[in-house]
Amino acid sequence: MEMSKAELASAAAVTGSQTQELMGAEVLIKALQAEGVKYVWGYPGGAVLYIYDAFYKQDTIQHVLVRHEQAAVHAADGYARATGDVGVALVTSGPGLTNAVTGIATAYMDSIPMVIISGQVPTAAIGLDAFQECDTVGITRPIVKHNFLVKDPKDLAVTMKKAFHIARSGRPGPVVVDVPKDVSFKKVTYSGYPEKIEMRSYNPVRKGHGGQIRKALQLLLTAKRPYIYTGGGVLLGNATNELRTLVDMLGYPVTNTLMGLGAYPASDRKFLGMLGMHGTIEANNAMQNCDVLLAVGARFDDRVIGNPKHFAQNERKIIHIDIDPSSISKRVKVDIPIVGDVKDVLTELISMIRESTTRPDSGALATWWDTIESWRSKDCLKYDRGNKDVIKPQHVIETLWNMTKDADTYITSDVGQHQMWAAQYYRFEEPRRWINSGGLGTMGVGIPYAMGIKLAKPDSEVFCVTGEGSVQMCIQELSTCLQYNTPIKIVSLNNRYLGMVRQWQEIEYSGRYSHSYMDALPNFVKLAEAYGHVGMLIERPQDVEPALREARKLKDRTVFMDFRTDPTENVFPMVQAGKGITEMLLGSEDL
Ligand SMILES: Cc1cc2nc3c(=O)[nH]c(=O)nc-3n(C[C@H](O)[C@H](O)[C@H](O)COP(=O)(O)OP(=O)(O)OC[C@H]3O[C@@H](n4cnc5c(N)ncnc54)[C@H](O)[C@@H]3O)c2cc1C
Ligand SMILES: Cc1ncc(C[n+]2csc(CCOP(=O)(O)OP(=O)(O)O)c2C)c(N)n1
Ligand SMILES: [Mg+2]
Repeated sequence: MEMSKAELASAAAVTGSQTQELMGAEVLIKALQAEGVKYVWGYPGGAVLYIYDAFYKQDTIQHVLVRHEQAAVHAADGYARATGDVGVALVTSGPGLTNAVTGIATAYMDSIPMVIISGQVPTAAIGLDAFQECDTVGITRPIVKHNFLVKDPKDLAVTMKKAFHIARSGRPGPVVVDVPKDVSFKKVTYSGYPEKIEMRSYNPVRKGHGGQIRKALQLLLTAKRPYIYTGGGVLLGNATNELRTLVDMLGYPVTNTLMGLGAYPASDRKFLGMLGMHGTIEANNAMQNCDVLLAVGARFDDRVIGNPKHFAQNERKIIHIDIDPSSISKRVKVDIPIVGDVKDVLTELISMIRESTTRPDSGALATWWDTIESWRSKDCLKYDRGNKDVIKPQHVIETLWNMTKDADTYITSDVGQHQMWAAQYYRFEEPRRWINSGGLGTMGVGIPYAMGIKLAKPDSEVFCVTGEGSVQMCIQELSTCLQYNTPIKIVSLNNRYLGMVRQWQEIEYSGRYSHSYMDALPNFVKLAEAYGHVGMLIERPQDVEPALREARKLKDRTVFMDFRTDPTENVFPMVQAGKGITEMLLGSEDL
């Protein structure tokens, strides 16, 4: 039975007398309960056995036994992305932790709030090449927002409080708490979980500077060719309503990064689609040609601005709202920086607009929209829709979107061409529905993300769009899906290639396809069946829709759909390495 956050917190309270003698491991459980944690994804081993013993003795938190530690972190990360809560994973020392590293780095690059608890060898053995010892703090330092090695069980409760606070506040990120075996074993006097935490050296700013916001407003209202460029920060800061209000008030064009899809509804005319390396013509041209750019929770990634010299060729004024001062003027020079939480800053900006008597220049705006519509009319996402011989990957995604757009749906993806097609052709209307790895670009996240989400959202439909390469990187989790009854639908766009690599080799390496062909693929239908699930092979375009329909009907089953797609298809538009964002290849005729 699922417990509410209040019930979980009361389980963490001290019962009877004012204090209790508890083992470190029990304090850890109390901390998780107090933080309202419902699920922990993990894998046991020697250094965490006291913690597992403490899990055994409680029934408020569900532990999910994965098949590989990488997947534990990905599943908790997917859960965090979909719900906004802190995702929690538990791994043992040494190989448990090193297996988790890819998951931690993935969460770090996309600023996802997580707490990863790792076991460590006993304090007295640290540094002695003990069995399954590794320098967890050292290994994870560059890929965490913060990490802790707890040396005294007395510090456990306060350290956990800090870990959750750091993970979810400011620019979110993963925090590792390394717990030596003796610390989880020793008894300590527990007098309750701290209610508040003060950290002298860590005080993220929430409220933006009023003067800066006013300057931004003036610039925005005098713009002739304004553009709103938004990213993952809008989702992380739960500010989609504020963004929608702002865009409606101003009537300005808006784009999302790969990480921001769903922050603004894709069906609205003011939305120009995703921008960047595989962005639309209208989104990229507007980025290059605008005169005032409002960047909201987006970090001017190299996949977004292309060649920085080319980007700088056009003059534009840039306003940048970001909670992390180190994101500002990191890659491009910003004219009006506003450090603060996107929700707070947008709320203030909106109320200033309401009070202001100045209105956007409607004449200039109409001309700007005409230009944008002429770009949009090129219909850069068109493809061979009527092909009856071979399944076009875009067709699978479009069909999926058509069938599920009014349903309660989550789409996870792996990394490669299929990821880009999902981003381009599945039109996201709502935040936190598109779950993928952008910054690290980690193949293998798709299934664990989906199973993490399905656990939290059992009534939603969860699809994992993947490729035959990526899916094999965490395919063992099909077993976890069966054990925990998390029925997901896997849409594998099987082109028999590491397609994104093949595409680069075709375009940048004169067609020298070095090790990008996947030979000896397994029979995915049989593989799915061997794991206790349903497998389907789909080879003809006319079977795409019926297959998806049938899979959706099998509500309680995990279904692996092996779509044999066109092996030669490429993702367009594409900005090649070193090119400017308006120098796009639009199709194979440009090659
Ligand atoms: C194969 C592949 C192709 C790709 N192609 C593209 C592409 O064509 N286009 C594209 O856009 N991306 C693409 N990417 C993704 C790209 O690598 C980056 O991950 C992405 O562009 C970064 O998105 P973002 O700027 O929204 O930043 P995020 O990584 O989402 O960063 C969020 C920003 O918001 C800030 N922030 C966080 N919380 C708050 C808050 N509460 N208030 C204010 N600010 C906050 C953070 O400090 C940070 O600066 C691709 C990735 C892969 C793997
Ligand atoms: C862990 C990892 N290793 C290597 C890469 C480099 N890489 C990016 S896309 C890609 C190919 C993915 O192939 P597949 O999953 O079949 O997807 P497709 O591009 O064919 O749709 C590779 C190897 C990566 N992103 N992640
Ligand atoms: Mg492939």
